[in-house]
Amino acid sequence: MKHENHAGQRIIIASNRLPFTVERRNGEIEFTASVGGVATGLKSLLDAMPSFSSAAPEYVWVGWPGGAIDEEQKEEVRSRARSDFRSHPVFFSEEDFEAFYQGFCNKTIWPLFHYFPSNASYDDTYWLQYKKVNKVFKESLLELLRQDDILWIHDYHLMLLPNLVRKELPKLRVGFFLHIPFPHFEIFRLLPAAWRREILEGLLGADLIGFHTHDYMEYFLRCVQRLLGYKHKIGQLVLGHRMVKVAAFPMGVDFRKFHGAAKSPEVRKEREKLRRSLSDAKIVLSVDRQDYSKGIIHRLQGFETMLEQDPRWHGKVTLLMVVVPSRIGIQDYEGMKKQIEELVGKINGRFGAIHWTPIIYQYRSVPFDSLVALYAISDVALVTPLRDGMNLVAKEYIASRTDLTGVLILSEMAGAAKELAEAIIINPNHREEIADALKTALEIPRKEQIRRNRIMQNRLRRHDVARWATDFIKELFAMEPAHDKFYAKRLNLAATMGLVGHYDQSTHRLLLFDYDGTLVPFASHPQAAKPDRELLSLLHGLGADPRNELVLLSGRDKGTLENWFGSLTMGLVAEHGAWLKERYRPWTIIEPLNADWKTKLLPTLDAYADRVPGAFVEEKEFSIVWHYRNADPDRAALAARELTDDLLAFTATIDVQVLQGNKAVEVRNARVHKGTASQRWLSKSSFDFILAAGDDWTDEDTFAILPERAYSIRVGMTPTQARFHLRGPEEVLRLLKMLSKSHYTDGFYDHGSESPVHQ
Ligand code: GDG
Repeated sequence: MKHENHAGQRIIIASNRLPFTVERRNGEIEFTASVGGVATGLKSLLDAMPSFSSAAPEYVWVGWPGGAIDEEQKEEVRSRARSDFRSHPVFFSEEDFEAFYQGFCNKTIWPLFHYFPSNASYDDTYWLQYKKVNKVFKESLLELLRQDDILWIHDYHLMLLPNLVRKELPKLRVGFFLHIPFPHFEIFRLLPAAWRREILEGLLGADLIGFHTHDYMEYFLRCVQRLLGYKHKIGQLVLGHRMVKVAAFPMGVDFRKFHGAAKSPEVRKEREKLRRSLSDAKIVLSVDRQDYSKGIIHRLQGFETMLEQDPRWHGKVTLLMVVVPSRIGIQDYEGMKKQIEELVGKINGRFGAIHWTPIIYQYRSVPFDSLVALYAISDVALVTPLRDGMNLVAKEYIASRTDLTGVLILSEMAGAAKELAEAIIINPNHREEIADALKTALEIPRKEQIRRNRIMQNRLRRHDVARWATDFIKELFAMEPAHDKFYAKRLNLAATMGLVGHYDQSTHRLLLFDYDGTLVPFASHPQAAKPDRELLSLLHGLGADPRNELVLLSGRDKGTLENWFGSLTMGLVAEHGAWLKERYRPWTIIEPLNADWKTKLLPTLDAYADRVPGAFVEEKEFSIVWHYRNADPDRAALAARELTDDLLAFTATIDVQVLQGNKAVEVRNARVHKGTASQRWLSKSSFDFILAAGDDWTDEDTFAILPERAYSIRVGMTPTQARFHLRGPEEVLRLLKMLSKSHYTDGFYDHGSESPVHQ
């Protein structure tokens, strides 16, 4: 791979917040470290950078430094951010940032992506602000970016940024990682049409898009297919001239840091202090930012149910609940804080005794050593978010258990549950399940605790945060060669001269042409794309040459092909290869085919045609096509995706294929394709010149079976297996004219253009 040496390479990290916050105290500027999953994770990564490769890449972190900063203080912040934190601040007025962060980020995306649609608001001013802030980020990045940098953008605040940057720096390598869940299509589609489209397009500006789990990745890919129509192949999407890779990169924690800290004298001191104040009760720990997605209320209810059901534990177990203030100011959060406090009071009042407080609640952030001490003294960690992209607390708890004891209860709604299967996995919505899990956890034998934690620790040690970041960056580097080899070359002047020269000298030629989109442009109705006299005479000339074997390979029905080309000296292939006609011979079927499935599927296609004005169904002997060229493009494109989806479900168990053609959805027999048909001709003789041209992906089957020396041409600028590209049917016709003349003149070329066939 090409990434082994990053000397001189810069990684630019863009995230909403910098790893520190700037505040003004008594006129002085103070920098304090930020708390939170993204900040914590990225900070560990950057600390680990020197061991990341032999020549560690440079990095710069771009983001908002927090707080309102006066104009005259900006330069000072800029310079300290650069020297002390390798950061580049993006400044906003506090109002702008509030409207962005508390608006679209936290009132639209956060609730929706965490499956709280009823908390989401769809406010145009929020959306406009989100666009504006993403643009400001773009501008700031452009001040800094060089073509050979790698840009790694983080999280839901900056989903439009990849595409904004891509438009300015098309060759820059851009990665994007989403730290929160990506929701199912049914949730994502709740966003207004223009927004959801722009968000997907925004993300697709990246070369590599990473998620914590395979589920999120699949949900994203499905949204891309349903809303934009791009299909993927094992997570790879082809978008015009680019390729985008979508993959899962589960984020780890800085294992060594937590494991090491748990043994440190500072943490030992903290532990002793805590132990003294907590009597002999077993400790159940709960740590989160204050957020409705974390399921704090449900957790308290679960604990309450456990105390209700099992009085044996009264006086013998304490829930230590740390809630870290965050995103204060939003109504939901204020209400939630009150609710938590009331519930804690209620449970303590109901079950507490002079010598025992069931819940010790703390509403503030704790220093790192105290956090690790909490992990280290707790017998059980109760991590029950209702939704969580990953959840690092669960992993940090396991990493801090140096004697391998302790039990983790983990919500199946957290991304971390995919990796920590040895934990007690529960559904956080059900208080009985939480209560049962607590009872089990408190009684798991020590030996079993050690067995489970050993497995989890080994996994977490290997897949730590540095590995997460390294895997992502390596993947981003590795994409480059794929990019290069992906695109066929334009059939330029030199290549055309070579092709025509070779044609002139050869005596046994095979010429394979697709029809629609290759020899003629698409027309509003299939029957309107009739060949004109010029094309017919060209084909006649080429077919009549005894050195040529000319074949037209089409998806059309055999009646139409016969009608239009039956009198010419050429081979014909109808319905993508179901029917063949060698020259001077009658039509034959390629192999016995079954078309019973048509009667089952026709009603579905008809129903979609009824729903979309302008769409219609074409029935052929062994295939059916739903055409939508004349329909309203947005409406029809959406219907085409839904139809494809429905058909895919219907046809899973039968031997037919559903194809997205050019403004058409086609269902046909799976074993029949142009490749099989082309093979018939190819094996007839040994040709000394082979030319094949086609415009859509059904022609890729032909290109795939051709020998390397063949001239394969994909019409339209799409990635292809073909060796060459031409722009459209006009260019193919020019090439045909050159061949049929069998000699060429300088006058034929347009020297201003790269291609000789483009006048
Ligand atoms: C987002 C996603 C995803 C917490 N309290 C204190 C403190 N913390 C640290 C923890 C942990 C981090 O904050 C919290 O991380 P989480 O993963 O649990 O949650 P989010 O903040 O919601 O993070 C989440 C994450 O991004 C990474 O992709 O896992 O799903 O929502 O590291 O240790 N640290 C200190 N004192 C505290 O009181 N020092």
